[in-house]
Amino acid sequence: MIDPREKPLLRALNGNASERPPFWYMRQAGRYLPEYRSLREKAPNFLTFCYTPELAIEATLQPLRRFHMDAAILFSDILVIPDALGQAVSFREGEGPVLEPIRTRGELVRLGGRDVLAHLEPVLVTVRGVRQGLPQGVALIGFAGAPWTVATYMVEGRSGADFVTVKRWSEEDPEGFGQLIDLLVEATGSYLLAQIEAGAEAIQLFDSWAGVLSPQGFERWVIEPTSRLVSRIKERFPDTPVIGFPRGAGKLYEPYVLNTGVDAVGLDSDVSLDFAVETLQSRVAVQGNLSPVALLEGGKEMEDAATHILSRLSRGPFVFNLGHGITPATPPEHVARLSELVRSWPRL
Ligand code: 1CP
Repeated sequence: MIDPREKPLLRALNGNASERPPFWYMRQAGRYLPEYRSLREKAPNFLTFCYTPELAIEATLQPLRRFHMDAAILFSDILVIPDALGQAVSFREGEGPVLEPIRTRGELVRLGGRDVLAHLEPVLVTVRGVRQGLPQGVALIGFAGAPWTVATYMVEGRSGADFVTVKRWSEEDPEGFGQLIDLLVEATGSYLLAQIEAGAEAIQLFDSWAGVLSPQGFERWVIEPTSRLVSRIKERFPDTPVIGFPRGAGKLYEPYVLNTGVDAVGLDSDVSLDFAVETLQSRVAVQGNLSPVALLEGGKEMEDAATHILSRLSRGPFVFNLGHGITPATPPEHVARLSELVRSWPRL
């Protein structure tokens, strides 16, 4: 047995450069894989799939068998937290998530008073099961949505919304909206600590909609709650690295890295490599940032883009990844080619 801290992913997240950077992909499990699509048919709906450990364990491990990444990411969803808090959540085929929206301070009474961890126990069973089935050297990443991003779904009630409703609530009644954020910090913190106890070795916080906020909103609804979550994790598990992914944050990536306490930052595809090297990687490990569109299209352009990222970022602590999740139409052969390129870096 190698020392678990010697796993390539954990070494990188702890600030070490390596000649061959570790890699994994956001949404590495999911609909672009035929074996996922056939497994998915065994559950009547997506949430039931997430809460069936046998299926979720298998979905977590499927991409590793094909592509041999350095990390597995727990198969679940960021919206299990609103579900556990008692909000009605469903996933409709082709439409994405639909939630019964919460839009005022008064409606917060519909949430809470429940045992979040009891509800999420099947996910924790999945974490334990995956950890047992992992190939040597592969690390298990647990995750949750960051409070702001989860709140956007809870308030808007669906994906693809324009964020007008959630922005209006957060601006017109920051105290009331702050109560929703506090509830999310509390529930998410307990959930992440439980994932680590169950075997997660690193945590990623997905703040997919961080980019829609003003600098003031970003400070209050992204940086502040994230730093509280990171402190809570570090108090109990100082050695478990936390990756923050404030997608779309632009220049605000810098205060995010300075003020949240994350060990690593996920870069979306708009982050320039100069900014990543000079401003971010000098302070934390970086992860990213190949465009999912380049992966979808494949070929020489994908290889050139990946090679460029590898050559710029692999001198410091770096985890190769995409700038956002793999899209459902991506041919698995492109993922295979990319993985081969990263695994044989710097020889190819
Ligand atoms: O039936 C299906 O197969 C539904 C498709 C699907 C899958 C495979 C959804 C619905 N969620 C997931 C799994 C998932 N979601 C994982 C684990 C798998 C892996 O990464 O390999 C993770 C980490 C997530 C995280 C997630 N869910 C995010 C953050 C990352 C991101 O993509 O920005 C978000 C925003 C969600 C919400 C969500 N879940 C599913 C949908 C269609 C959506 C809405 C996305 C949107 O609003 O654009």
